[in-house]
Amino acid sequence: MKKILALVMAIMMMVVAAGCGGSDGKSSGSSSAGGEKKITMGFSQIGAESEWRTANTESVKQAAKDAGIELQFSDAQQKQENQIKAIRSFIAQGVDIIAFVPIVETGWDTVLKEAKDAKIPVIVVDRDVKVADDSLYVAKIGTDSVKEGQNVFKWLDEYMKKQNKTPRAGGDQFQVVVLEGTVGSSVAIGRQNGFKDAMAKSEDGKKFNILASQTGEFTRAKGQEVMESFLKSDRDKIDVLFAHNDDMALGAIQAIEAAGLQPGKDITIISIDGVKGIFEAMIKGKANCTVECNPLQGQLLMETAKKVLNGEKVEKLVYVDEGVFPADVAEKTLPERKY
Ligand code: GZL
Repeated sequence: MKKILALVMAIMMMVVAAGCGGSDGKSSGSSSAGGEKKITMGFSQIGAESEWRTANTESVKQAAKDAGIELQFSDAQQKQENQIKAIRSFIAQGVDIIAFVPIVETGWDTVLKEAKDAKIPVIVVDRDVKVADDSLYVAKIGTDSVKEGQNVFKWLDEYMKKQNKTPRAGGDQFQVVVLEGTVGSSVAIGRQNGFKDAMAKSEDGKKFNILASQTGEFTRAKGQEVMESFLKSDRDKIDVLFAHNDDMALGAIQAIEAAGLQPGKDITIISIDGVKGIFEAMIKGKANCTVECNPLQGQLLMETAKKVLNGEKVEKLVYVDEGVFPADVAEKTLPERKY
């Protein structure tokens, strides 16, 4: 009898041990068909301020599905404090990895230290963070905003020469107004610095003057509103609009038409992103060029996440490819555009 009891106890101990799951003590997520534990990613997105952002979100969600990664998605409604709250809740949930688009570049050190202490790797997506300790994130996937700004000036300089343009209000300088992106965001800072840097380095730099520069918050509505104010004070002086994204340029086009001017002709318009809406405007002759900023970063993000969790080495900084699309290629290119 004793022997039978001992045997039953031993079998029960083995059954209990087998049912305890992973050794890391984290809440074991649902396992995929192959039996291995499914990766859970916490993703904090800025919001839905532009066509570009919508494409960025769709790219991340689809790539997570394709990669079999469970995505906990949070929309911060343009507020950094909501992103910090979301990251803290991902830590509390014990996700395997965190990815986020930092709406502004500063203010992340504390919450990223909490993620590091919880041994949860973090991937920065799209925009940059400025932190005292770069080990607080394992990789950054995105675009080179300084290069985008430089590309804007280089194209503009060539275009004004090729078109034999002269300043509308006379004198020897083209008057440029700038619609900036979100204040404090790495991309707005990078694009503005890239533009100014290329202008300062160019022999033609002196031919351009930044007459006014103000944030349009990357939205169409605010871009229209700020352009209205630029036109109110300088309607007959403005030669060029540089908008940090296409959505603000599209809003500004409405303001320029309402002021009785021809966008793309009276005022040369160049912006950044490469969304379908600006291609349609270029085909109508209402905009002159867009510098691409590729939002389709989801697949690269999921591949990088899997490598990180497999303990593989990953590049700290990975840029996605991007081009420059002047109006004369818009009609041919539009059908190929994915966002
Ligand atoms: C750029 C991205 C910017 C886009 C805007 O990398 O962060 O934010 O240019 C978007 O359209 O709102």
